[in-house]
Amino acid sequence: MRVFSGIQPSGDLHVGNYLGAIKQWVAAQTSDAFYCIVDLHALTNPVEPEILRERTREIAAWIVAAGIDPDVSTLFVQSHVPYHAQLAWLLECVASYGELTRMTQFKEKSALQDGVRAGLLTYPVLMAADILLYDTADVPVGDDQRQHLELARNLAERFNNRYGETFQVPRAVTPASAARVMDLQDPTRKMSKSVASELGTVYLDDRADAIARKISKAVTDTDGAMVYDWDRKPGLANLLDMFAAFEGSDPRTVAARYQRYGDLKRELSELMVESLTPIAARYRALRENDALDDVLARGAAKASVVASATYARAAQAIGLTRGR
Ligand code: AQP
Repeated sequence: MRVFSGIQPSGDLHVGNYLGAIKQWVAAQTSDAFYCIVDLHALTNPVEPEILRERTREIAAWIVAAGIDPDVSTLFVQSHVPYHAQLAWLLECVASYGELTRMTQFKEKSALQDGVRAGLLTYPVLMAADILLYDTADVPVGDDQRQHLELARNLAERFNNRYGETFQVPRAVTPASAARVMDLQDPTRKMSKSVASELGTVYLDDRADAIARKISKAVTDTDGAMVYDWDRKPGLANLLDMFAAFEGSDPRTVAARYQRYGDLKRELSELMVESLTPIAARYRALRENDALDDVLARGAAKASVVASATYARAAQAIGLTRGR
């Protein structure tokens, strides 16, 4: 079963990225899995060139540290495989302006920016190209990506109907718990790498004392009832979801074990520290040597074999001539 997923080098990784995406990637790891650091997507927001390069390497190290074995799965950087941008153009000529302006993330992000980049409008099409290039069946992602996945499915079906069977139609796979980890200080907003919320975000690189402080200050409610209820008690539900995801259980089972918020928070911090500390240690070791550049070069070469074949199929179907 072909699996593809990506992550933007747009900031420091947090537990939302880990539970929503990377932990699932590790579980779905086979020789048929393609994992991508989508650096072209990060250009939709202002970023210094050196910072983008540095973050790309950091994210690669985190992914390997979390358990992706690049000798098993294919790990690569999006811009190293030019077919992503090429296929995106073909798909932009299949997507409509109206459907892109209706994307929730575009509406939310463009409302907060001056001089909105055209790439912010079109990047869901680039994401569709990322996925469709690999004949992907399953895309393990957090819940925030559902709408973009729906667009990828629609574009694949539209292209197939218009130009003949070309693309596999993919589906999103989200985790049972913690598919959308919320900001600890504002549980109505998702935890995000590009929005600064120091106390509301647990970074994978946080030390034990920082994790304990952030969890102990997490916003909950005042009635003290240990009930898993996203509508009435989103702060508590967020903590229970994270607990269940780290532990591999169910949020209601976790709720049944505790009477007091303080005890839940203390044990959740311990569980997080226990899970994240070995990953952070491996990350630091990986950052000390340069082996990852070779790993990424091998990944791009493997990815290009699949991507070039799919691109050639799409180019042929849409009516482009083949250069000699
Ligand atoms: N809060 C989250 N909970 C669960 N999953 C999440 N993901 C992201 N945030 C959460 C999943 O992580 C993968 C990578 O997504 P991304 O690179 O878009 O991450 P981000 O943290 O959302 O990054 P940004 O730059 O800050 O993006 P925006 O501006 O969209 O918030 C995806 O599988 C995503 O679902």
